[in-house]
Amino acid sequence: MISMSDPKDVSREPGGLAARAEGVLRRNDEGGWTKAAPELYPHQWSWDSAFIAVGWAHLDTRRAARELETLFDHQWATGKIPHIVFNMEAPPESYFPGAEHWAAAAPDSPDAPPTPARTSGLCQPPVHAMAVRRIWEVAGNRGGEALAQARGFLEELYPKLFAWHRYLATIRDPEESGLVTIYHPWESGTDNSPRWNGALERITVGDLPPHPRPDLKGVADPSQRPTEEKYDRYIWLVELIKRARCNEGAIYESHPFLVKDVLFSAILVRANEALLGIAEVARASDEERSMIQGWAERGLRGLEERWDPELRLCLDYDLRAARPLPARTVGGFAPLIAGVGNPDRLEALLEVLDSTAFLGDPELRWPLPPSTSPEDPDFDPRRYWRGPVWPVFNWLLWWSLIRIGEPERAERLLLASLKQLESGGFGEYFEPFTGELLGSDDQSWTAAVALDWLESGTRR
Ligand code: 2M8
Repeated sequence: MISMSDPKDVSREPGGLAARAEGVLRRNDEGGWTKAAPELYPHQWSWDSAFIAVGWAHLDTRRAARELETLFDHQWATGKIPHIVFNMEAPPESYFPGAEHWAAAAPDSPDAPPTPARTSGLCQPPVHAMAVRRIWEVAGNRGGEALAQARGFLEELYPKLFAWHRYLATIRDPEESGLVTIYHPWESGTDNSPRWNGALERITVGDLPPHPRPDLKGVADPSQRPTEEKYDRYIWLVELIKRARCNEGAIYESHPFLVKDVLFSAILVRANEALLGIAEVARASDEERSMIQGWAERGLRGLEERWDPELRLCLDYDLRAARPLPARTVGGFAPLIAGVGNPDRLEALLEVLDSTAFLGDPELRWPLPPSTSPEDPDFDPRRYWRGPVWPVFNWLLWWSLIRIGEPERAERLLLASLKQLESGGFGEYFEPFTGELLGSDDQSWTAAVALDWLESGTRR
């Protein structure tokens, strides 16, 4: 029995959690797309948009579909979905690096979309097919016009999703390892994680003009954001990608940050599973379906290769240095996120998840995984991706726990997550021991996953 009133019950009251979550999405709604956060992130981010669409699905499936349509309107010729679609109305000084910074690279690239100056040249984890599948499920429960519209949406978006996944399985994996190569920590979505320490340390930053840090104004305390030294590296990597005019062959030849990201790759496995369901609705060819199946299987094999028997976690791999990148972070649970078939692997991962390194730490405010383990030397409970709890990661974990046949664990995660949001608000991230809201308040994807949890809870 839960000590406070069940958040699922309070959600239906006016002013309850669901109503507040809806308020966040509506306030951040720009009509057709949603700002990731009111001040700190005034643009459309790729994987945020996917989570946000999951939230919108419970309010309006058509609006949810629109969120992804606007993002996919900016797909590159290669199939890449850009990590940011810039809001041209946002003041240029509100985010760095903004549209004008990327513009020097993108219009030169033959692969860029017709509105090149509006996107970054990077990408982010492919949660999109999972979001589309959620929209389809919710519309299925509603039936009638919602279902008919959703069918049309799936048919329209399927070829774009297929091209996106093909891009990741080919251009981002020329080795056919099953693992996606990233060119920048921003592509991982877990930007400031110690996962990237080893690869970033090798990089020598060249001549750079001084760059602004508007992100520091968007938080209560700069210690919640990456250090200056990290930012110099981020901006230097952007500079190198711009100099290569976003040409992936050239990047692969010479870029100093070339890393196989296990969490990104695991999300791609899950997204391929979702894409297979979408392919069925869209009546895709058998050939395409077997390609998708093949990518998923290759992804699982690739993750198996990156298992570290000592840490009992999966590790990212630095292609340039030809060595794994040891760190105890939530990224290590990649095989669990992907749904790896090996029962020994799953058992080991669940043990690590329950251990004092993650959920079993007796000091935790809620039994929710810190993004970096408190037992990792680089743990920092307040700094972005170095220790705080991230609701969106918990949503991914919850989704996977259900699919690997661990419903009780999934339920515990859901309830603890809702309690965290009920008491802490819709933060970007949370201090694991106190539950204090950190980063941005009213973060859209946090509100979106709350809505999904609340709806899933009330449906059971
Ligand atoms: C954070 O990343 C951006 C750069 O993409 C930033 O710090 O400026 C990350 O948490 C990323 O995963 C997220 O998509 C983005 C917007 O919420 O913020």
